[in-house]
Amino acid sequence: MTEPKPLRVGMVGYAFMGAAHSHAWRTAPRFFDLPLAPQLTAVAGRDPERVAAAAAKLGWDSAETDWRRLIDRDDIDLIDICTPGDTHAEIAIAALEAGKHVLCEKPLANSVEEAERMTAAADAAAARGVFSMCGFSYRRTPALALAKRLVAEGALGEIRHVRAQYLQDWLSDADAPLTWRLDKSKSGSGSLGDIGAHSIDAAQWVTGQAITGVSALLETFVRERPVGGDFVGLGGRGGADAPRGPVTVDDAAVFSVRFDGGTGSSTAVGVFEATRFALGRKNAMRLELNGSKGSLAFDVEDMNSLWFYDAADEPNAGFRKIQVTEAEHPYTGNWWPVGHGLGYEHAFTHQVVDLVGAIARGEQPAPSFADALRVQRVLAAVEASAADDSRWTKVGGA
Ligand code: SOE
Repeated sequence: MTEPKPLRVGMVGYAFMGAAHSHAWRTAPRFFDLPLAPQLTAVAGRDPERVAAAAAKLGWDSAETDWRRLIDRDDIDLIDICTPGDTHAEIAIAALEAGKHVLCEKPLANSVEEAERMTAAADAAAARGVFSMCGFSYRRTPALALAKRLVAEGALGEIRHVRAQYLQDWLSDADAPLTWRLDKSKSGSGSLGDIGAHSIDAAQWVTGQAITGVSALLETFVRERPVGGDFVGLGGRGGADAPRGPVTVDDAAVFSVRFDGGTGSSTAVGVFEATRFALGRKNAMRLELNGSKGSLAFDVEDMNSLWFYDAADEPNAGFRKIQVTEAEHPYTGNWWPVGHGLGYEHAFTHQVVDLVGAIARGEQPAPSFADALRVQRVLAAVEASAADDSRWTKVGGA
C-alpha cells in the first residue's frame, strides 16, 4: 500500500480550541484510514515562551510568534484558525489567497461584512482547488448526525417545532474573570455567538431548513467583572478584589424564529435559548424536534443517546432511547465496541476526518464558509431585533 501524501498543518492559537484541534489532528489517522496524512507542522502564538511550551505539550513540530509566518512557509498546506473571532477574517483571507486550505473555528467572523468577505475568498479559492470549512463541530457528534439522517429519511414527517437550548453556568459567579469572550471587540457577541451559533447551525442542518426571521431578547446580567484570568474551568479565576472592567456582550439570548420549510410543504417554528447563567447546566446543548410523525430529542450532556418518539408505535409507548454506539451509526464503527461511548473531543476528530476526505477528493467540505455566513446572518438579525424592542426581523439573504 502506498503511503498517503502529507497534509502539513499550521495552527493559529493554542488555548481551549487549539488543544481540541491538536488532539483531533493527532488522533484522526490512528482510528480512521485517511487519504492524506496530517502533520502537526507548526503552531503560532504571540508569546514566544508560551507558544513553545504549547508546541511541546500539544505535539507540534515547531512554533512561530506571528501567524503570517505560517502563511509564508511553503511547508504548510492548511491553516487551522483557533483564535478569537476578531482575527478570523484577516487570517483566513490571507491563507486562502496564499493557496492554503483553511479550517476556521466558529462563529465564522464577528460581523456579516467580514463573513461575506471570507465567503467570497473561499469561493474564489475553491475554484482553484483550495478548500475551507467552519468548525461547527457538533455536526460530527454521532447522535446529532443520526438525528439528521432520521429527519432526511422522513422518520419525523413534516417538522413543526424546533426547540434549541445551549445552557452553561460558568458565568453565574459574578467574580468569574473578564475574558476575551466577554469583550465584544474580540468575540463579536456573548452567549449568542459563542454557543447560540452552534444551536443555529445544528437546527438548520438537522432540519434542512433555513431560518428566515427572528424576534429576540438579549440580556447582560453582570455588567462588570474582574480583569485578567481565563475561562473558569480552564484554570482561570477572577477575584473579588481585582480591578473590574465592563462586560460588553450578552450573557443570555432568547429568540423565536420561523424556518423556510426546506423542501417540505410546511414551515417550522422554533424557540432558541443560549445562556451561560443556567446554574447546574454545564454544557447542555439540546435540540428537540416535533414532526407530524414523531419527535427527536438530543442533549450533549447525554451525548451517546438520541431519544425518538415514533407516533406509529403503540399508543403512549413514550420516547425510546437509541444508544448511538452501533457500528452502523455515524462515525462510531471506527471506535470502541458497542456501548462504550464517545465524548466531546471525538466530534473534533470526525471534523478532521471529513475535512481531510473532502480535500483529498477535491470536494467542498461542509459546513462551508457560505453555510457559516447563513449562521452569521441569523446572529446579526437577533442582535438587530433585540436592539429594536424585539421587532420581527428578517434574516438577510433569506
Ligand atoms: C467551541 O466549539 C465552543 O463553541 C466554545 O467556543 C464554547 O465556549 C464551548 O463551550 C462550546 O464549544
